[in-house]
Amino acid sequence: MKTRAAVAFEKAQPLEIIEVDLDGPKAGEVLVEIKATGICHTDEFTISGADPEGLFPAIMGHEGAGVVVETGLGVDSLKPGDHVIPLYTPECRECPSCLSRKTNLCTAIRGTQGRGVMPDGTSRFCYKGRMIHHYMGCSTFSNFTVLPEIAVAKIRTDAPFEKACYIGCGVTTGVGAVINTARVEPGASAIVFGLGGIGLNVVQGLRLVGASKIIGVDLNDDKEAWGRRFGMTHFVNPRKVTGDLVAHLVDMTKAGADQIGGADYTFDCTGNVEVMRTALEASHRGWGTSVVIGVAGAGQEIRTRPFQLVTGRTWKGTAFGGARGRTDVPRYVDWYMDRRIEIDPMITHILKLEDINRGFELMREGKSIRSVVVF
Ligand code: NAD
Ligand code: AHE
Ligand code: ZN
Repeated sequence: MKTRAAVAFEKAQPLEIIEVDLDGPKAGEVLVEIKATGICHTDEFTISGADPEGLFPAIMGHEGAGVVVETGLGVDSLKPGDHVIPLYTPECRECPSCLSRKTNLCTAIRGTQGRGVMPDGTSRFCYKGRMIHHYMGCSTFSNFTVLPEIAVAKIRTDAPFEKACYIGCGVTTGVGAVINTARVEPGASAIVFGLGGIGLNVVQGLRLVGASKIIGVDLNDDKEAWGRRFGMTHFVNPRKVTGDLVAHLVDMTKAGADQIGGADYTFDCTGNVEVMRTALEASHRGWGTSVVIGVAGAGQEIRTRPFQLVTGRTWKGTAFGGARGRTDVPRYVDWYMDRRIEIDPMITHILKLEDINRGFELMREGKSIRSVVVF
């Protein structure tokens, strides 16, 4: 069949909106009509050429929602008409990682996913006879895509696609980082670095669990109002801090008789390795936990004095907020429909596929929280 898609032919170039060929689902796969897809900073990261796993040509996009159109042989958990969210972190429930109950990082198809192909080693997409890579196992910048059954979460049918798609990455990553990865307790203090599409979801996750002090840090002053809208209690623009940023943040979080300071939990939502260091060092001596969410380019490394860890801080990372997609994503959809979490105000722009490059510009200019392409 033919499908309209935004294709990245080369790094750091605008996406081209064209019609490509798409093969139907093989055994264990499903064909999904994507109704809406968000644009995440990770798409920009890969398109820019910074991603060591980046492959071209490829159809990016990993934050979608749609409807199952056709199922391949042996698929029994999904049927045509089901509303679904593609999962870049699948949940096979059989691999050692799934069975460990210690991680959401299913390993069943990670190898082929990283090589831009389906589990059988081939791509379903091509253009003028040339193979086009899948991306993060999802390729939601295509009106139709093929997904492994284990990489699809079935959701309720009354959730609007243009909002539910955000649960495919940003919402689940931010809220999940608080609930699953950091396991923040009521009354805790926290600092969120980067108040974009992920950071604001960390902020609303912190509000959900009852954190008492939620400090947002961003270079863009416009983000102060955004942060406060979702529960942030204090805002810091590092450019306006005279002196050391860590010392400033530690000072803001001083509590208790010893007045040591440092937040119980900190989160990097920027992908900047210097910010990651600041986040670790601004967490509390003895028990502070700092969670790395942002992804950093090839060759980038994090560093700190080992003393920071010797004195009781923990450095952690999270992918997809530690969520097990097929199990947890339908729950996040319920939370949205029950108004326990907010999505609508964060969808700042709705675009047509033809205008997808404008969505990337808005992100680079700091003018959007989430742009969503509706097919
Ligand atoms: P975004 O562009 O919407 O937001 C980034 C925010 O960080 C912006 O508000 C920007 O002003 C701010 N910022 C940039 N540099 C800063 C600095 N030095 N100090 C303070 N603030 C700064 O991006 P996003 O979609 O929210 O994604 C954030 C990061 O999370 C990206 O690196 C993305 O790739 C990553 N990500 C990771 C996961 C995961 O599973 N680990 C999931 C989704 C996104
Ligand atoms: N290809 C990158 C890795 C990027 C990365 O860490 N991706 C996250 C999801 S970001 C979603 O917006 C992830 O799921 N990581 C776990 C995994 O297995 O990739 C690189 O740096 O090589
Ligand atoms: Zn993402």
